This record gives sequence, C-alpha cells and structure tokens, in this order.
Amino acid sequence: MSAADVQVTEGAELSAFYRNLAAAELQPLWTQGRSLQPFEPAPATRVHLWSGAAVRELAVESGRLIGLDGGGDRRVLSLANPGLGGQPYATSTLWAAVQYLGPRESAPAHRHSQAALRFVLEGSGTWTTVDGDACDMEPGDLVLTPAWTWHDHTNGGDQPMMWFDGLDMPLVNMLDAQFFERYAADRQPVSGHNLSAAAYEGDADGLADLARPPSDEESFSPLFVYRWERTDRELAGRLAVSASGAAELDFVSPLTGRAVLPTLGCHMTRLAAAAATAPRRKVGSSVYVAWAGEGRSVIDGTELTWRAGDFFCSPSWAYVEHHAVAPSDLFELSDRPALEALHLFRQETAGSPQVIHRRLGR
Ligand code: GTQ
Ligand code: FE2
Repeated sequence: MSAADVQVTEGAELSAFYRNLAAAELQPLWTQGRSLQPFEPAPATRVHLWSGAAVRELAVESGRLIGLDGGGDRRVLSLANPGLGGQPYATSTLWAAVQYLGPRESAPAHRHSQAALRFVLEGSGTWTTVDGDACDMEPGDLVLTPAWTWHDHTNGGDQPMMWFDGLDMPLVNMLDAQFFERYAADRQPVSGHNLSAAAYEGDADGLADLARPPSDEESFSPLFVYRWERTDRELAGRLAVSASGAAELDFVSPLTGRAVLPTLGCHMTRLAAAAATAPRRKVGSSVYVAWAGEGRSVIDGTELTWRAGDFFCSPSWAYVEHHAVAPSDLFELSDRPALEALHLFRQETAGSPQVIHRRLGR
C-alpha cells in the first residue's frame, strides 16, 4: 500500500466521521472559525439613520389606512436595521418604533415580560395608563411601562399623537423569557392621574449623574413619567457650568439612583452649537432620537448627518461621537443596564476624533 492510498483511506474515514457527527447532531468546534469567539464584539447590527420626515409621513399614512380594531392592538412602525436579515429590530437587542394614535383612539390594555418606554414626539391629550396610573404624555416626556405592568394608551384629544417606543424585545425573546397577557377589558380602571409624577415631584426628580450609587432594591423606577420641563431644566443647568459645551444625564429611579428599567437605559446629551462629545465606545447598542437641533455623528467611521426628528443607531463596541451644528438634544435608548447586570459592560474613550471613511446622507 502506497502513502497515497493511506491518504485516501484517511480522507474517506474522515468524511465518514463528519457525516456521523452531523447525523448524531454534533458539531466540532475546530471547523467553526473565529465567529463563535471573536476577539471583540462583531455585531450584525449596522450603523443606520432613519429620516424623521420619512418615518412621520408613513406613520400618518398608517393612521389613515390601518385601524386599531383589526386585532393589531398597536399601530406601530418598527425601525428595522438592514443588517439583521429582515428582523424588525433596530439593533440586535433593541426594539425601536414609532407609534401613531389618532384622535379619540385607544390602544387596548395588555402586559408583557418585555419592558417598554416611550419618548413623546408630538401631539397632546393622550395618556398611558400604567398599573392604574394615567400618565399624561406631552412632547419630550419619557413614559415607562416596566415589565409586566398593565398598559393602555388613550388619545382623549383631537390631535393625532406620535411617540417613540423602545423595548427590550429582541433580548427577552432571545432568552425565551417572554409572556404576554391581554386585559379582560379594553381599558384598565384608572386609580388616578399622574400619581407617580405627583409622588416624586420636588427634589427627588429622578435625574442624576452618570456615576450612580449602587442599590439592590426595586427592579424598576416607581416614577413612570419624566417630564420634559424637568429634563430641559436639568440639562440647561448642567450646560451652563460645562466647559466642553456638552451636558449629559441618565434617567434614573428616584428610589435607587439606578437605571429606570433593569434592561433599558435612557440618556440625554445636550450640545451647544459647534460642541462635540469625545469618541466613546461601549459594549451594547443604542438607538438615538434627534430631539432638537442638527448635527452629525460619527459611528465607527461612518458619518451620519441628522436633524430634529431623525433616528439612528450604534452597534456594540462602535466608537460614537456627536457634533452639533446648532444647539442640539439627543435622546438615547440603550441596553446598558442589562449588560451591567450581567457584568459584561465595558467602555473606552478615544483621544482623537475618528477618521471618516463613509458618509450616510439623509
Ligand atoms: O405600546 O404596548 O412598539 O406592546 C411594541 C409592543 C409598543 C405598546 C410597541 C408594544 C407596544
Ligand atoms: Fe405593550
């Protein structure tokens, strides 16, 4: 028998071995390449911008074409990241969407394991009832519907209402941890209006510094609505004493000083005209709502030009820097609290701005 014959025998034996592995539902690690253990996060999520004007127009059209009675319960358009193979998710861990509620419409009560929050874009006269507390929604307000709280939305006014929804949907679904329940009636009973807001008015306003004291009580904030007026005032105060022209805050629980929800974090950045943030990268993704102003952000070398109303996202471990052209406010939704809870969070700041290698226009 020649050496070549041995090779052939071994080759055939090896092929049979791989076939037997597959038949036994086994897979070798050694054929997988680096994809299972990349040297650093390798997200499928792409840097992307959704034009606010385009989203708004289609949301208005959905209001004209789609009823709430057809079993859909919510008239919602999700921001679908082009890197996620057609899944309706903004990033690998975050659901982000625009919800449209016409005058006198109401979206029925339900609850789910997925935690949700709303950042109000436009309209007035609508409230979200959260476990009996009817929270009025005005532009710039942040409204929480924590996991397993009953929630329904009612537009009692004559203006259409639009808000940004953020949920931990992909994360909870990936963990196979989702439960959903419909309330027996369209609306739950209201015990009062703006109860949590009244309880936490005053000094304990739920807005604190980036560094927050640890606490092991309470999984979510008992304050369900963070009024724009207070957010704005807090940002203005911080900007007034900022040397960089940038002011940032985290929305936190007034009880614990921790993130508003165990899986979702909310952050706000205010920039004076021509001010910028340093390039930072963190584990975990974010979705941004350009709430005011105009500017550009550089995310992993891709420059996005935005103005008020636009939405964009950053993948895990991508360097992010924001540059304001006009005085600007950016609302940021992230999965940071989930990563921190799992001790997977890291972040870094770079010394110099990124080199731009691609531009995404709007
Ligand atoms: O308003 O309850 O965007 O349950 C996705 C799922 C909104 C809501 C969404 C939801 C809701
Ligand atoms: Fe919901």
